[in-house]
Amino acid sequence: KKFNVAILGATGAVGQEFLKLIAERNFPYNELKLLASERSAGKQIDFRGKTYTVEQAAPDSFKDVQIALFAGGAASKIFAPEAVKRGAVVIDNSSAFRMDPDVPLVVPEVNPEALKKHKGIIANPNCSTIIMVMALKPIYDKAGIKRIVVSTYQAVSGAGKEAIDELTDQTRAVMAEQEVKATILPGASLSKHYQIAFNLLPQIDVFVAENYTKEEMKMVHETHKILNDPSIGITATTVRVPVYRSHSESVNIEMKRPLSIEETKEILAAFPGVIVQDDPAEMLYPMPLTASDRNEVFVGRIRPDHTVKYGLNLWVVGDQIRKGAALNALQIAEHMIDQNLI
Ligand code: 11C
Repeated sequence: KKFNVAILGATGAVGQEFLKLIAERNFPYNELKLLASERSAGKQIDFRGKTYTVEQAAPDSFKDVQIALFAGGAASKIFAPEAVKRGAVVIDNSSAFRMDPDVPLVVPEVNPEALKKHKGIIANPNCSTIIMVMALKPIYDKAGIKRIVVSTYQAVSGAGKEAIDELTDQTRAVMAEQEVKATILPGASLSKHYQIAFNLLPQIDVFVAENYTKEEMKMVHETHKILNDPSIGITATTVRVPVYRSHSESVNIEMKRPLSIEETKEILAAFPGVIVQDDPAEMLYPMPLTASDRNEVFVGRIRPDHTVKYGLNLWVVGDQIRKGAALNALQIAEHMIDQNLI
C-alpha cells in the first residue's frame, strides 16, 4: 500500500533529511507534496528524478494527504489540526503538542504502544530527549531508574541551517582575524547573540522557571511521558557546542537495582537502534563526527558510579537530525503502517 505524503518545512534541515530518508528507506509514497512558508514557496527541489515546486502551506494543502510529516516550527500549531480535519495523520516534530495528554509522544523502539490511541497527531520528541531515552530504555526495564543527571553537548544544526552557516562564517572570520558577527545563536529570536566558534553557549532556547532553559525542561517532561514514569528524578544542563552535527550527552544514572557493567553493555547492544562503542584500550568511544549520518544511537564510556548504591555513567551520541528528528518521525509512520494505524 502507498500513501500520499506531505512534508511541511521541506526546505529546512529536517525537511531535507526527510527526503533523504524517504529515498533511502524506500518509504511507500504515492503523491509527494513539498510545503513551506511563504518565504520558501516557489523553490524547486529535485528528488528521485522529478522536480518539485515547494508550495506555500495552506489548510487545503492537506486534502487527500494520508501522512503529513511536519519538520517543526510555529506552523505546526496552525496546520496540524487542519491536516487532521482533512483526514491526514500528522507526525509533528515541533514542541506544540508533545505534552498534550491526547497526543502520543513516541520513540518507536521505546514506547510504540502509545501510538494505538492516537487521534490524528503524533508528536516526535525533542532530539536530545530521543537520543537519551534510546540508551535509558533497556536499563530502565532491567534495573529501574531512580534519578538521572544529564549534560548535553549539542550541535549547531539543532538550531537550523542558519546556525550551521553562522559557525562556518565565524570560524572563517576568527581564522582571518576579521570581525566576528553573531546574529543567530543562542537563538534567533533572543535579544542577545554570542559567538559560538571557539566557544560554548550554556543556553538552548529561552529561560523558564528557576532559570532552567526550555530545552532542559523538555528533557525532563518528555522523558517522564515517554517512559510513562513521572517518579524518575531528572535534572539537565544543555549546552551548545561548536560542532556541526550530532548531539552528545553525558548521562549519570542512579538505578533501583544492581546491574553489572557487563550486563549493561549486553542489554544496550541488544536494544534495536543502539550500538555500543566502548573499548578504552582501543580508544573507541562515540563522537559526533563518527555518529553523523548514521541511524543508530551510540553508547560508550560505560562506567560504574560508586558515589551512589547503583550508579552508572554513559556517554551517548546520536545524529539529532536523523534519529533525533526525521528518522524517528519516519519510523513512527512506518510502525503505524505496519500496525494498520493509518
Ligand atoms: C536544539 N533540541 O538542538 C533543539 C532543537 O523541541 O524540537 C529541537 C527543538 C525541539 O536546538
